Amino acid sequence: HGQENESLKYGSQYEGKRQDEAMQKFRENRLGQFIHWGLYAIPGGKWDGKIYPGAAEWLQSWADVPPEEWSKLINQWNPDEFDAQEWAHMAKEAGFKYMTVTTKHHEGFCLWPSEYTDFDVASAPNKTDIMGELIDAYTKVGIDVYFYYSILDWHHPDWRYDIKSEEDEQAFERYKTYVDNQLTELVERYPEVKGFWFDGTWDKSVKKNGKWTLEIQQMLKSLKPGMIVNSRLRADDHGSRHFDSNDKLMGDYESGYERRLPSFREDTIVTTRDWEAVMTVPENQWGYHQDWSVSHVKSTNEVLEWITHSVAMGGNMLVNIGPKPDGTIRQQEKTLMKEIEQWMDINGEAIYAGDYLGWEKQDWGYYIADQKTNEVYALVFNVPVTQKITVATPEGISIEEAHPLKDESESLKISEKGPNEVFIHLPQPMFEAPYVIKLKVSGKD
Ligand code: FHN
Repeated sequence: HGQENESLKYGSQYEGKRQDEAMQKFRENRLGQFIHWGLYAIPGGKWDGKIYPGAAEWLQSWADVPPEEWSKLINQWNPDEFDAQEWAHMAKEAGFKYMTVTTKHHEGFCLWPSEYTDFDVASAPNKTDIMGELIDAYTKVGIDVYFYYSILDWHHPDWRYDIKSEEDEQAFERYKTYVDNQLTELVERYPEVKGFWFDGTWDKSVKKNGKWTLEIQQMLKSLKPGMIVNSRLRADDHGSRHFDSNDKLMGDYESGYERRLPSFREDTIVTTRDWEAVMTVPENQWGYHQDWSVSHVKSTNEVLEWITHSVAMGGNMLVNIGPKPDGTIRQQEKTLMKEIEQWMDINGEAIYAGDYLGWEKQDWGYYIADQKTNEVYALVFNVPVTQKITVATPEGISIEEAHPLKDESESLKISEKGPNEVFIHLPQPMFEAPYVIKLKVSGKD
């Protein structure tokens, strides 16, 4: 691309970060819960007696199950133990400020009673309106709810991967109407919804319909002012995704970081925009998989590091759970949430409304700046054998005091290391969890 911006009809709609209240809330939430739930929870990664190590919500594809056969799982949809209030309570305790849940994943099954299909909870043995119960329960405890919606649909006969013929064109037009209707239905049925998280938008059919992706975004915002839509929905005039052909972000925040995080060395550009990363607890399982021994399962401290890394670069993090077919949450995930809760109870103030600080990154961990209070936190993950961490400050800024969040009445010793560089002395013994220090800084802003 040259210097001149090309004029695009369906590219980015505004520059810079949205500053309205809804977006500020999103930005301050920082920590969210992702929920992947659907029929795929029933086989849980196992088909015809064989365990597939790939993502459980993709089993239909790994095991080559024809949609007609996969759809029969609807007869086994029986989440009799589902208790939305219990889920919401757990999420609240763990410190999640928002939650994003699959209304419909690639398999096409709808977790709300939809007027536009029979492949929904209303046609299953257990007819509970999952979306309705979740949005009520979570909203009641003060957690914002966002809807995940897969554009890719393995069930709908009119879905196309590409548009190659007149017939494809007509089918896809019908599919677009189906999606528009369902999205309108979701907002009208559940007006509390704060935003949409689109997925399954990478195929040529969608890339050739950049105009439609913009229309969806506009439609949602006109249905509900303040609505927040992720960049993954969008394609521009030439099929460029997330970022338009002029390299401008489309959608309200960047949603490209999935099971990976931006690097402090190469990707600090992310700190200039809103973004959100999403992570799985096992290597790559979003939906319920009955055998987690298929891959590494992250420890709580690893999950906390993912969260911290995101916030330290000015982003949000969604930590995923994949509930069981009966509606309960697996023990490992419950334990994880409990342990996140214990850490957040003490250290949450460093996470909420946290932001990029811009000081030189140190190997011991991460700095987080508070968007509102101007506080600075040092989150220690790697303890040096010297039991001291280096804090190098920009010119004119000095560290006056250091207090562990665990007990702010305690002070940690600070000693000079060199010009604009101090040591903060860590207490013995070693920590079991990431150790957070609040720094009293002078000269900043
Ligand atoms: O294919 C999906 C996958 O199953 C999961 O939903 C993730 C969540 O970000 N998104 C897609 C892969 O990028």
